[in-house]
Amino acid sequence: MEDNRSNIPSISPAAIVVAAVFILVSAVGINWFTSFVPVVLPPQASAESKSVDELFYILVIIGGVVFFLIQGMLLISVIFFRARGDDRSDGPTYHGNPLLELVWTIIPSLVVVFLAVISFNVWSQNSEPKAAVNMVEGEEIAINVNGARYAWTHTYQTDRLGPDGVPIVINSGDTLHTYIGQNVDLELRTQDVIHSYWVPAMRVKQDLLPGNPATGGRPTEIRFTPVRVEGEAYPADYPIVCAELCGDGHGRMRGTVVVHEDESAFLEQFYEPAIHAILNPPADPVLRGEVEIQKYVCYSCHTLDSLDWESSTGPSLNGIAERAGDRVPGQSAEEYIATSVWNSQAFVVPGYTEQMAAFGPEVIDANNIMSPEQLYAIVAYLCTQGEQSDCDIDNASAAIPGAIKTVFGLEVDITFGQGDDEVSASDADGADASETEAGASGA
Ligand code: HEC
Ligand SMILES: [Cu+2]
Repeated sequence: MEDNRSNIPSISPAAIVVAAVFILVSAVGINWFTSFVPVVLPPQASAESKSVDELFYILVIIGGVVFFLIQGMLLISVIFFRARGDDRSDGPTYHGNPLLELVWTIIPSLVVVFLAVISFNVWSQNSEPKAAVNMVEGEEIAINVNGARYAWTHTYQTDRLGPDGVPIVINSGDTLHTYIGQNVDLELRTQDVIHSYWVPAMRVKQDLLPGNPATGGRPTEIRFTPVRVEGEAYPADYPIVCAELCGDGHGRMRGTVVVHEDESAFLEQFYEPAIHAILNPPADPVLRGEVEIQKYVCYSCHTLDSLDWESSTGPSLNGIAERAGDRVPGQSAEEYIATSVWNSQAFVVPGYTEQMAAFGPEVIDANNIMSPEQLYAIVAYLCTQGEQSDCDIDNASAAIPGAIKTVFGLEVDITFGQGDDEVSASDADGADASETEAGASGA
């Protein structure tokens, strides 16, 4: 074989000029590109976000250099080393170049190892367990997040005792309330498929893994500490997004992190009112139902204008009270609505599929547990959704418990929540019985 190494084309001065210009352009280009990063990224709302963003800068710069280098070499080669005229000969043949091979193996390896080390550092720093998490009034409390198609539910296991001696659980639906400086540590569980809890402003993201709900699922944890953002008005809202494609409603699976200015604002604007509302449920079952229905993920499947719900997985609940009486022959409106909530599959609305889970005191999933008293309130509320209600609204305190008794054979304690401002001993016992029952069957 002819040794044509001598045919190495000479590098023209023009190529050198182009290479110089290219290096200049890439330097300017990378600089220009990184200047966009702060504009594209959400505010740095957590203590963790700075190190994540620094890591991101490093990745962008290294990636940018590699990108411009390769594209530039390609461009230079295509222009300056192209075959000219009717030159059909082969280019020079090379048989290995150990130095070059070492260089292009060692440099990328070093870069990869460097990136792995700094990434691992950032990750382990940010996910490290902290002391004093979820501090509220000097005590650590547990905050749980439940992911279900297609909604987030946050629950605070407070250390305040209800009148029944059972610790109060606050359900804040799709909103997580926290305050600047609180070390947030959330336990995440999914009710169905894999979801991913992502709060871009906090630079944290964690998958939720399915597991057996009867044994408490397979919880994962996420940690972050909100910090003050310059120029932000408090309380500040930041979106929570599901980052794992989980079905056709995945895009709707969103929530909000509300960061209060300090612990006292958190207590005043969220925690205390929530506990007060639980200790003093409104006497009117309709008002109670309006509160209760928002503790469940109903909004992820139904449209209901009165509560700003928008979803078409299930039938719209607008005007449900006008249709409820005609759905199933022989069933009163109250009986139908109660059945639809606790045992939806008993009658499937034409045009829809059996997607709705069962709610009731016996269900396995802790988030779906609903006592007969809660069902009573929710039915009372749904009975008011419609101009001409099929329900016997004026007589709700007899008609709805009667319907629940007929369909499920369960007694409803209608004194529940009657002690408006002060919870009297007898009411407390009423609530006690039902809630412990519900809690026990979920455990
Ligand atoms: C996973 C989605 C989903 C969730 C969550 C859900 N539903 Fe449904 N719901 C449906 C679907 C689908 C139907 C229609 C099929 C059927 O009847 O089972 C339905 C039917 C109903 C009906 C009957 C509507 C009619 O027009 O007859 C009522 C009432 C109802 N749901 C109330 C609720 C309440 C209250 C909650 C929360 C406690 C809830 N749903 C949670 C999907 C859901
Ligand atoms: Cu999801």
